[in-house]
Amino acid sequence: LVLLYKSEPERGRIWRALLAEHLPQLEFRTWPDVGQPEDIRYLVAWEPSAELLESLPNLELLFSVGAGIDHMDVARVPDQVGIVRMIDPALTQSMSEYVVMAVLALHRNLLDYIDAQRRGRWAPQGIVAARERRIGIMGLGNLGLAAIDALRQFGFDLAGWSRTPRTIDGVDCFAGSGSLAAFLGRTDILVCLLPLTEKTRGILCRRTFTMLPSGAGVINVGRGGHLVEPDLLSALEDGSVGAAVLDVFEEEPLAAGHPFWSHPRIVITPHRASHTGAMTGGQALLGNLRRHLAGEPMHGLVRRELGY
Ligand code: NDP
Ligand code: OXD
Repeated sequence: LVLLYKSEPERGRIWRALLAEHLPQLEFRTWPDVGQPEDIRYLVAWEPSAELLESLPNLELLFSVGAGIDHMDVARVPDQVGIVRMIDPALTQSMSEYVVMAVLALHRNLLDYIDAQRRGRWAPQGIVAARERRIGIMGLGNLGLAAIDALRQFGFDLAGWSRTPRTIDGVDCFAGSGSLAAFLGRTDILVCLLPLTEKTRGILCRRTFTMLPSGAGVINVGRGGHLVEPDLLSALEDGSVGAAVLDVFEEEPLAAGHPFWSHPRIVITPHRASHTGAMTGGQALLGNLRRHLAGEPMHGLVRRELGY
């Protein structure tokens, strides 16, 4: 039973020790020390190359070290290999913190205050009650649901949008492209927590922005590919979007001189809304390996036909 790890070396040392203690029958190899490629049953990686995948004839499972799998060329992963994404409580918690931070920043006009401070101006803004602020979360999966729970305590008017219908206590739920306009029309602050798939690429575009109430806030913590960057710039220009908080970008790191760096209505963070925890991520991997060995369903098994 051999696992090959190809990702951050420090995290690898922690995962190796954890698995050695709790799953001693498993041999942990760290790339590039592959040994005999036919030994490898499990691969743990962020972005496995096609060459690596092709060199492992007996691979059964590919574990992503992250929550998303869009960075992988799934078409190059043999059909019989199961793909499992990371479901880590620390990653989920950190994402919820970020979403709360970004929503509150937009809700309480933080960008205006930062600008006023730089200009030495005392410029009080109106205070809108949370129950009158309509927050819309795109993506009601592991991270979207946790973000909703974290936002509940403030009393925001919450809505969510997903592919298949959901019922969530106290949340106005919308599903499918047919209900997107209704969802957006009642959303003052939009949070994108979708996976990047063929269906969701470019979803944060001019058409979407014009369906939001004028001056809405946009938070993108999904993937850079969700956002059509020139469309956001023109929506900020004409006021259909009032401000944006962005953690992910089409090209990362964001290129020097990119207009987002200096835009007064955009806050950027360097793809650090969240991150797989060293210990908690290792425990999540251990849990899934145990489930797999016991013939039980793993957490985060990707449905290839859906791309997430
Ligand atoms: P899940 O797979 O648990 O949830 C995905 C949600 O998106 C589901 O509710 C799903 O609907 C919905 N969805 C998928 N496709 C569509 C569609 N075409 N139309 C409407 N809704 C759709 O994912 P997670 O919550 O775990 O993660 C979401 C994403 O967050 C990741 O894929 C990754 O890109 C991003 N991420 C970003 C990080 C960062 O640091 N910025 C860190 C970690 C993740 P349904 O419920 O019907 O299936
Ligand atoms: C992830 C990420 O997908 O860090 O886990 O973006």
